[in-house]
Amino acid sequence: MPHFTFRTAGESHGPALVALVEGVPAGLPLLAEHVDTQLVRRQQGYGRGRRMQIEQDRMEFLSGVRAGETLGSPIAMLIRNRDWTAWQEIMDPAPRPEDSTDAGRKRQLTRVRPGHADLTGLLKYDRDDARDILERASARETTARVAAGAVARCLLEVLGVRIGSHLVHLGGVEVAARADWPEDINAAADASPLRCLDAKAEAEMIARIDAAKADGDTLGGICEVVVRGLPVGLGAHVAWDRKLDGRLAQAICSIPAVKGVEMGIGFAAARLKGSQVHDAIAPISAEVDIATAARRGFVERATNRAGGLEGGMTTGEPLLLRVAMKPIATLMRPLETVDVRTGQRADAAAERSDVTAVPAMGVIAEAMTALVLADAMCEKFGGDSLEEMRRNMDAYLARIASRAASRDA
Ligand code: EPS
Repeated sequence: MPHFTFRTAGESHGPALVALVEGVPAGLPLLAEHVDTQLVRRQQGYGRGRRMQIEQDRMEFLSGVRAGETLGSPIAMLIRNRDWTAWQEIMDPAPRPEDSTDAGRKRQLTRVRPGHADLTGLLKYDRDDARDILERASARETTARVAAGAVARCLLEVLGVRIGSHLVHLGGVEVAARADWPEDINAAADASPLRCLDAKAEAEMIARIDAAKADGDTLGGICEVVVRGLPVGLGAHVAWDRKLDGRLAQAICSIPAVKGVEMGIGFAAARLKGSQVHDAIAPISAEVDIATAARRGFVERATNRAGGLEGGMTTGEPLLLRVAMKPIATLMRPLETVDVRTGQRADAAAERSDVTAVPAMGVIAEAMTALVLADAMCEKFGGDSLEEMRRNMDAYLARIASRAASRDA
Protein backbone atom coordinates (compact mmCIF):
# COMPACT_ATOMS: atom_id res chain seq x y z
CA MET A 1 0.00 0.00 0.00
CA PRO A 2 1.70 3.22 -1.10
CA HIS A 3 1.92 5.99 1.49
CA PHE A 4 2.17 9.06 -0.70
CA THR A 5 0.03 8.72 -3.82
CA PHE A 6 -1.25 10.88 -6.64
CA ARG A 7 -3.65 10.84 -9.58
CA THR A 8 -4.06 13.21 -12.48
CA ALA A 9 -7.03 13.95 -14.72
CA GLY A 10 -7.58 16.19 -17.70
CA GLU A 11 -7.43 16.33 -21.49
CA SER A 12 -4.88 18.44 -23.36
CA HIS A 13 -7.50 20.81 -24.81
CA GLY A 14 -10.14 20.33 -22.12
CA PRO A 15 -10.98 23.03 -19.57
CA ALA A 16 -8.33 22.10 -17.01
CA LEU A 17 -5.93 19.56 -15.55
CA VAL A 18 -6.29 18.22 -12.04
CA ALA A 19 -3.81 16.63 -9.65
CA LEU A 20 -4.84 14.89 -6.45
CA VAL A 21 -2.12 14.12 -3.90
CA GLU A 22 -2.77 11.97 -0.85
CA GLY A 23 -0.60 11.05 2.11
CA VAL A 24 1.14 14.39 2.71
CA PRO A 25 1.73 14.89 6.45
CA ALA A 26 0.12 17.88 8.15
CA GLY A 27 2.18 20.97 8.86
CA LEU A 28 4.25 21.08 5.67
CA PRO A 29 4.67 24.68 4.53
CA LEU A 30 3.19 24.79 1.02
CA LEU A 31 2.46 27.82 -1.15
CA ALA A 32 1.01 28.08 -4.64
CA GLU A 33 4.29 29.59 -5.76
CA HIS A 34 6.16 26.40 -4.80
CA VAL A 35 4.05 24.62 -7.39
CA ASP A 36 3.97 27.42 -9.97
CA THR A 37 7.77 27.67 -9.97
CA GLN A 38 7.95 24.03 -11.08
CA LEU A 39 5.20 24.51 -13.67
CA VAL A 40 7.16 27.38 -15.22
CA ARG A 41 10.33 25.27 -15.32
CA ARG A 42 8.47 22.55 -17.24
CA GLN A 43 7.35 25.04 -19.87
CA GLN A 44 10.87 26.16 -20.78
CA GLY A 45 13.24 24.72 -23.34
CA TYR A 46 14.28 25.56 -26.87
CA GLY A 47 12.42 23.49 -29.46
CA ARG A 48 8.91 23.70 -28.06
CA GLY A 49 5.94 24.69 -30.21
CA ARG A 50 3.39 27.51 -30.14
CA ARG A 51 1.28 25.89 -27.44
CA MET A 52 3.84 26.86 -24.81
CA GLN A 53 3.26 30.51 -25.66
CA ILE A 54 -0.48 30.06 -25.22
CA GLU A 55 -0.27 28.34 -21.84
CA GLN A 56 1.07 30.08 -18.74
CA ASP A 57 0.44 27.37 -16.21
CA ARG A 58 -0.73 28.48 -12.77
CA MET A 59 -2.13 26.22 -10.05
CA GLU A 60 -5.10 26.82 -7.74
CA PHE A 61 -5.42 24.79 -4.53
CA LEU A 62 -8.89 23.28 -4.13
CA SER A 63 -8.23 21.44 -0.87
CA GLY A 64 -5.71 20.20 1.66
CA VAL A 65 -3.88 23.47 2.35
CA ARG A 66 -4.79 26.20 4.80
CA ALA A 67 -2.86 29.32 5.76
CA GLY A 68 0.24 28.12 3.95
CA GLU A 69 0.38 24.66 5.56
CA THR A 70 -0.86 21.22 4.59
CA LEU A 71 -3.68 19.73 6.67
CA GLY A 72 -2.93 16.04 6.14
CA SER A 73 -6.01 15.78 3.94
CA PRO A 74 -5.96 15.15 0.16
CA ILE A 75 -4.50 18.07 -1.78
CA ALA A 76 -6.46 18.81 -4.96
CA MET A 77 -4.90 21.17 -7.49
CA LEU A 78 -6.40 22.74 -10.61
CA ILE A 79 -4.49 24.06 -13.62
CA ARG A 80 -6.63 25.68 -16.28
CA ASN A 81 -5.88 25.20 -20.00
CA ARG A 82 -5.85 28.60 -21.67
CA ASP A 83 -6.23 26.95 -25.07
CA TRP A 84 -9.66 25.68 -23.95
CA THR A 85 -11.31 28.82 -25.30
CA ALA A 86 -10.28 27.76 -28.83
CA TRP A 87 -11.38 24.16 -28.29
CA GLN A 88 -14.59 24.55 -26.30
CA GLU A 89 -16.89 23.41 -29.06
CA ILE A 90 -14.67 20.51 -30.10
CA MET A 91 -14.12 19.27 -26.54
CA ASP A 92 -17.57 20.09 -25.13
CA PRO A 93 -18.65 17.33 -22.68
CA ALA A 94 -22.33 17.86 -23.61
CA PRO A 95 -23.85 15.86 -26.48
CA ARG A 96 -24.11 17.83 -29.71
CA PRO A 97 -27.62 19.14 -30.43
CA GLU A 98 -29.47 17.34 -33.25
CA ASP A 99 -29.46 20.41 -35.48
CA SER A 100 -25.78 21.27 -34.92
CA THR A 101 -23.38 21.81 -37.77
CA ASP A 102 -20.39 19.52 -37.66
CA ALA A 103 -18.23 22.15 -35.92
CA GLY A 104 -17.92 19.89 -32.89
CA ARG A 105 -16.43 17.19 -35.09
CA LYS A 106 -13.68 19.47 -36.36
CA ARG A 107 -10.14 18.36 -35.73
CA GLN A 108 -10.99 14.68 -36.01
CA LEU A 109 -7.86 12.61 -36.36
CA THR A 110 -8.06 9.42 -38.37
CA ARG A 111 -4.66 9.44 -40.09
CA VAL A 112 -3.11 7.86 -37.03
CA ARG A 113 0.49 8.83 -36.19
CA PRO A 114 3.10 6.04 -36.01
CA GLY A 115 4.70 6.08 -32.55
CA HIS A 116 1.70 7.75 -30.88
CA ALA A 117 -1.12 6.16 -28.87
CA ASP A 118 -3.60 7.02 -31.67
CA LEU A 119 -4.08 3.66 -33.36
CA THR A 120 -3.75 1.21 -30.51
CA GLY A 121 -5.86 3.41 -28.22
CA LEU A 122 -8.56 3.78 -30.84
CA LEU A 123 -8.79 0.02 -31.39
CA LYS A 124 -8.62 -0.81 -27.69
CA TYR A 125 -11.22 1.74 -26.60
CA ASP A 126 -13.39 1.23 -29.71
CA ARG A 127 -13.42 4.87 -30.87
CA ASP A 128 -13.61 6.32 -34.39
CA ASP A 129 -11.74 9.55 -33.74
CA ALA A 130 -8.19 9.29 -32.38
CA ARG A 131 -8.75 12.66 -30.67
CA ASP A 132 -10.58 10.64 -27.99
CA ILE A 133 -7.21 8.98 -27.31
CA LEU A 134 -4.61 11.64 -28.04
CA GLU A 135 -6.17 14.24 -25.78
CA ARG A 136 -5.20 12.16 -22.79
CA ALA A 137 -2.06 10.60 -24.26
CA SER A 138 -0.72 14.13 -24.84
CA ALA A 139 2.26 15.12 -22.75
CA ARG A 140 0.16 18.06 -21.57
CA GLU A 141 -0.82 15.64 -18.77
CA THR A 142 2.66 15.96 -17.31
CA THR A 143 1.73 19.46 -16.09
CA ALA A 144 -0.40 17.80 -13.41
CA ARG A 145 2.42 15.38 -12.56
CA VAL A 146 4.79 18.28 -12.06
CA ALA A 147 2.23 19.94 -9.75
CA ALA A 148 1.99 16.75 -7.68
CA GLY A 149 5.77 16.38 -7.79
CA ALA A 150 6.17 19.93 -6.47
CA VAL A 151 4.37 18.90 -3.29
CA ALA A 152 6.63 15.85 -2.96
CA ARG A 153 9.64 18.06 -3.57
CA CYS A 154 8.61 20.46 -0.77
CA LEU A 155 8.39 17.54 1.66
CA LEU A 156 11.79 16.22 0.57
CA GLU A 157 13.41 19.64 0.81
CA VAL A 158 12.38 20.22 4.41
CA LEU A 159 13.86 16.79 5.15
CA GLY A 160 17.18 17.76 3.56
CA VAL A 161 16.82 16.15 0.12
CA ARG A 162 17.53 18.14 -3.06
CA ILE A 163 16.61 17.09 -6.60
CA GLY A 164 18.09 18.50 -9.79
CA SER A 165 18.46 17.51 -13.42
CA HIS A 166 20.25 18.52 -16.57
CA LEU A 167 20.30 17.47 -20.19
CA VAL A 168 23.19 15.21 -21.27
CA HIS A 169 22.27 14.26 -24.84
CA LEU A 170 20.13 15.67 -27.60
CA GLY A 171 19.66 14.49 -31.16
CA GLY A 172 23.04 12.77 -31.42
CA VAL A 173 25.07 15.36 -29.49
CA GLU A 174 26.60 14.28 -26.18
CA VAL A 175 27.77 16.65 -23.41
CA ALA A 176 31.40 16.40 -22.27
CA ALA A 177 31.90 14.11 -19.25
CA ARG A 178 32.19 16.00 -15.97
CA ALA A 179 33.58 15.04 -12.57
CA ASP A 180 30.95 16.84 -10.50
CA TRP A 181 27.88 19.08 -10.67
CA PRO A 182 27.37 22.66 -9.57
CA GLU A 183 26.09 23.05 -6.00
CA ASP A 184 22.67 24.11 -7.34
CA ILE A 185 22.20 22.06 -10.50
CA ASN A 186 18.83 23.53 -11.42
CA ALA A 187 19.92 27.15 -11.01
CA ALA A 188 22.66 26.47 -13.56
CA ALA A 189 20.59 24.25 -15.88
CA ASP A 190 17.47 26.43 -15.89
CA ALA A 191 19.55 29.42 -16.99
CA SER A 192 20.39 27.75 -20.32
CA PRO A 193 18.06 27.21 -23.31
CA LEU A 194 18.17 23.41 -23.18
CA ARG A 195 18.86 22.94 -19.45
CA CYS A 196 22.36 21.79 -20.40
CA LEU A 197 25.56 22.40 -18.42
CA ASP A 198 27.87 22.19 -21.48
CA ALA A 199 27.52 25.39 -23.52
CA LYS A 200 29.56 24.09 -26.46
CA ALA A 201 27.50 20.94 -26.89
CA GLU A 202 24.34 22.98 -26.40
CA ALA A 203 25.14 25.26 -29.32
CA GLU A 204 25.44 22.20 -31.57
CA MET A 205 22.18 20.78 -30.16
CA ILE A 206 20.36 24.03 -30.97
CA ALA A 207 21.67 23.88 -34.53
CA ARG A 208 20.31 20.33 -34.81
CA ILE A 209 16.91 21.41 -33.47
CA ASP A 210 16.74 24.18 -36.09
CA ALA A 211 17.70 21.70 -38.81
CA ALA A 212 15.15 19.14 -37.63
CA LYS A 213 12.46 21.83 -37.59
CA ALA A 214 13.32 22.84 -41.15
CA ASP A 215 13.04 19.15 -42.12
CA GLY A 216 9.69 18.67 -40.36
CA ASP A 217 11.40 16.20 -38.03
CA THR A 218 11.77 15.73 -34.25
CA LEU A 219 14.60 14.86 -31.83
CA GLY A 220 14.98 12.81 -28.65
CA GLY A 221 17.57 12.89 -25.91
CA ILE A 222 18.67 12.00 -22.39
CA CYS A 223 18.47 13.86 -19.06
CA GLU A 224 20.26 13.05 -15.84
CA VAL A 225 18.45 13.36 -12.51
CA VAL A 226 20.63 13.86 -9.43
CA VAL A 227 19.26 13.58 -5.89
CA ARG A 228 21.45 14.59 -2.94
CA GLY A 229 20.88 14.28 0.80
CA LEU A 230 18.95 10.99 0.79
CA PRO A 231 19.39 8.87 3.92
CA VAL A 232 20.69 5.32 3.57
CA GLY A 233 17.97 2.66 3.61
CA LEU A 234 14.96 3.96 1.64
CA GLY A 235 13.18 1.16 -0.22
CA ALA A 236 13.66 -2.47 0.80
CA HIS A 237 15.33 -5.62 -0.46
CA VAL A 238 12.62 -7.92 0.94
CA ALA A 239 9.89 -7.78 -1.70
CA TRP A 240 9.81 -7.03 -5.44
CA ASP A 241 7.41 -4.15 -5.16
CA ARG A 242 9.27 -2.45 -2.33
CA LYS A 243 12.59 -2.25 -4.17
CA LEU A 244 13.29 1.39 -4.86
CA ASP A 245 15.03 0.83 -8.21
CA GLY A 246 11.94 -0.99 -9.52
CA ARG A 247 9.62 1.73 -8.24
CA LEU A 248 11.74 4.45 -9.83
CA ALA A 249 11.88 2.57 -13.14
CA GLN A 250 8.11 2.25 -13.24
CA ALA A 251 7.55 5.91 -12.47
CA ILE A 252 10.15 7.18 -14.91
CA CYS A 253 9.15 4.87 -17.77
CA SER A 254 5.54 6.05 -17.42
CA ILE A 255 6.56 9.52 -18.67
CA PRO A 256 5.28 9.97 -22.24
CA ALA A 257 7.95 9.09 -24.86
CA VAL A 258 10.42 7.79 -22.26
CA LYS A 259 11.93 4.51 -23.43
CA GLY A 260 14.45 3.70 -20.73
CA VAL A 261 16.15 4.59 -17.51
CA GLU A 262 19.67 3.80 -16.33
CA MET A 263 20.66 3.84 -12.67
CA GLY A 264 24.28 4.79 -12.06
CA ILE A 265 26.36 3.49 -14.96
CA GLY A 266 23.34 1.45 -16.06
CA PHE A 267 23.80 -0.67 -19.19
CA ALA A 268 27.57 -0.08 -19.18
CA ALA A 269 27.82 -2.27 -16.05
CA ALA A 270 26.81 -5.32 -18.07
CA ARG A 271 29.93 -4.98 -20.23
CA LEU A 272 32.45 -4.61 -17.38
CA LYS A 273 33.90 -6.90 -14.70
CA GLY A 274 32.64 -6.82 -11.13
CA SER A 275 35.84 -5.18 -9.93
CA GLN A 276 35.23 -2.37 -12.42
CA VAL A 277 31.61 -1.89 -11.46
CA HIS A 278 31.13 -2.11 -7.70
CA ASP A 279 32.01 0.81 -5.45
CA ALA A 280 34.55 -0.03 -2.74
CA ILE A 281 33.45 1.06 0.74
CA ALA A 282 35.64 3.03 3.19
CA PRO A 283 35.12 4.60 6.64
CA ILE A 284 33.82 8.14 6.25
CA SER A 285 36.36 10.95 6.49
CA ALA A 286 36.50 12.62 9.90
CA GLU A 287 35.84 15.99 8.23
CA VAL A 288 32.28 15.07 7.28
CA ASP A 289 29.75 16.47 9.78
CA ILE A 290 27.82 13.97 11.91
CA ALA A 291 24.42 14.64 10.31
CA THR A 292 25.75 14.01 6.80
CA ALA A 293 27.78 11.01 7.97
CA ALA A 294 24.66 9.44 9.50
CA ARG A 295 22.71 9.83 6.24
CA ARG A 296 25.56 8.02 4.51
CA GLY A 297 25.81 5.24 7.11
CA PHE A 298 29.25 6.44 8.31
CA VAL A 299 30.91 5.16 5.15
CA GLU A 300 31.92 6.62 1.84
CA ARG A 301 32.60 5.39 -1.64
CA ALA A 302 35.22 6.92 -3.91
CA THR A 303 33.01 6.02 -6.86
CA ASN A 304 29.23 5.92 -7.23
CA ARG A 305 28.71 3.66 -10.22
CA ALA A 306 25.72 2.13 -8.45
CA GLY A 307 24.02 5.53 -8.66
CA GLY A 308 23.10 5.53 -4.98
CA LEU A 309 21.19 2.22 -5.01
CA GLU A 310 22.20 -1.21 -3.72
CA GLY A 311 19.77 -4.08 -3.13
CA GLY A 312 16.81 -1.87 -4.01
CA MET A 313 17.70 0.60 -1.24
CA THR A 314 19.39 3.99 -1.13
CA THR A 315 23.04 3.89 -0.09
CA GLY A 316 23.25 7.53 0.98
CA GLU A 317 25.33 8.43 -2.08
CA PRO A 318 23.68 10.69 -4.67
CA LEU A 319 20.89 8.96 -6.59
CA LEU A 320 21.70 9.10 -10.31
CA LEU A 321 19.18 8.36 -13.04
CA ARG A 322 19.61 8.78 -16.78
CA VAL A 323 16.32 9.01 -18.64
CA ALA A 324 16.02 8.43 -22.40
CA MET A 325 13.23 10.04 -24.44
CA LYS A 326 12.42 9.10 -28.01
CA PRO A 327 11.70 11.81 -30.60
CA ILE A 328 8.12 13.15 -30.49
CA ALA A 329 5.79 11.13 -32.72
CA THR A 330 4.06 14.06 -34.44
CA LEU A 331 6.13 14.81 -37.56
CA MET A 332 5.44 17.84 -39.71
CA ARG A 333 6.84 15.80 -42.61
CA PRO A 334 4.78 12.75 -41.74
CA LEU A 335 5.43 9.05 -42.13
CA GLU A 336 3.03 6.83 -44.02
CA THR A 337 0.09 5.39 -42.18
CA VAL A 338 -3.41 4.06 -42.72
CA ASP A 339 -6.45 6.34 -42.54
CA VAL A 340 -8.71 4.38 -40.17
CA ARG A 341 -11.81 5.90 -41.79
CA THR A 342 -11.00 4.58 -45.29
CA GLY A 343 -8.50 1.80 -44.63
CA GLN A 344 -6.31 3.36 -47.33
CA ARG A 345 -2.67 4.49 -47.23
CA ALA A 346 -2.26 8.11 -46.19
CA ASP A 347 0.23 10.55 -44.71
CA ALA A 348 -0.03 10.64 -40.90
CA ALA A 349 -1.72 13.69 -39.37
CA ALA A 350 0.60 16.62 -38.70
CA GLU A 351 -0.86 18.35 -35.65
CA ARG A 352 0.87 21.39 -34.15
CA SER A 353 3.63 20.02 -31.90
CA ASP A 354 7.16 20.48 -30.58
CA VAL A 355 10.47 19.62 -32.28
CA THR A 356 11.79 18.38 -28.95
CA ALA A 357 10.66 18.40 -25.33
CA VAL A 358 13.70 16.76 -23.74
CA PRO A 359 14.49 19.77 -21.46
CA ALA A 360 10.90 19.62 -20.13
CA MET A 361 11.21 15.85 -19.70
CA GLY A 362 14.07 16.44 -17.24
CA VAL A 363 11.76 18.52 -15.05
CA ILE A 364 9.06 15.85 -15.32
CA ALA A 365 11.58 13.14 -14.41
CA GLU A 366 12.52 15.19 -11.33
CA ALA A 367 8.83 15.30 -10.40
CA MET A 368 8.32 11.56 -10.83
CA THR A 369 11.50 10.88 -8.86
CA ALA A 370 10.30 13.21 -6.10
CA LEU A 371 6.95 11.40 -5.93
CA VAL A 372 8.60 7.99 -5.56
CA LEU A 373 11.08 9.27 -2.98
CA ALA A 374 8.39 11.07 -0.95
CA ASP A 375 6.49 7.79 -0.87
CA ALA A 376 9.63 5.93 0.27
CA MET A 377 10.29 8.57 2.96
CA CYS A 378 6.71 8.32 4.24
CA GLU A 379 6.99 4.53 4.22
CA LYS A 380 10.21 4.60 6.26
CA PHE A 381 9.44 7.49 8.61
CA GLY A 382 5.64 7.64 8.60
CA GLY A 383 3.91 10.23 10.70
CA ASP A 384 0.68 12.21 10.43
CA SER A 385 2.50 15.48 10.95
CA LEU A 386 5.75 16.77 9.56
CA GLU A 387 7.14 17.00 13.10
CA GLU A 388 6.32 13.36 13.77
CA MET A 389 8.02 12.37 10.52
CA ARG A 390 11.06 14.46 11.38
CA ARG A 391 11.30 12.85 14.84
CA ASN A 392 11.11 9.40 13.30
CA MET A 393 13.83 10.25 10.82
CA ASP A 394 16.05 11.82 13.49
CA ALA A 395 15.66 8.72 15.68
CA TYR A 396 16.70 6.47 12.79
CA LEU A 397 19.74 8.61 11.99
CA ALA A 398 20.63 8.81 15.70
CA ARG A 399 20.61 5.01 15.85
CA ILE A 400 22.98 4.83 12.88
CA ALA A 401 25.25 7.37 14.62
CA SER A 402 25.16 5.43 17.90
CA ARG A 403 26.13 2.20 16.10
CA ALA A 404 29.21 3.96 14.75
CA ALA A 405 29.99 5.59 18.12
CA SER A 406 29.73 2.34 20.09
CA ARG A 407 31.94 0.59 17.56
CA ASP A 408 34.55 3.35 17.73
CA ALA A 409 34.53 3.46 21.55
C1 EPS B 1 1.58 17.55 -27.38
C2 EPS B 1 1.40 18.45 -28.42
C3 EPS B 1 1.53 19.91 -28.21
C4 EPS B 1 2.46 20.16 -27.03
C5 EPS B 1 1.85 19.43 -25.86
C6 EPS B 1 2.04 17.96 -26.06
O1 EPS B 1 0.31 20.49 -27.85
P1 EPS B 1 -0.71 21.05 -28.94
O2 EPS B 1 -1.21 19.85 -29.66
O3 EPS B 1 -1.80 21.75 -28.19
O4 EPS B 1 0.07 22.01 -29.80
O5 EPS B 1 2.64 21.52 -26.81
O6 EPS B 1 2.48 19.78 -24.67
C7 EPS B 1 1.79 20.61 -23.84
C8 EPS B 1 0.67 21.24 -24.16
C9 EPS B 1 2.45 20.77 -22.55
O7 EPS B 1 1.94 21.50 -21.71
O8 EPS B 1 3.52 20.16 -22.38
C10 EPS B 1 1.36 16.11 -27.56
O9 EPS B 1 0.75 15.70 -28.58
O10 EPS B 1 1.77 15.30 -26.71
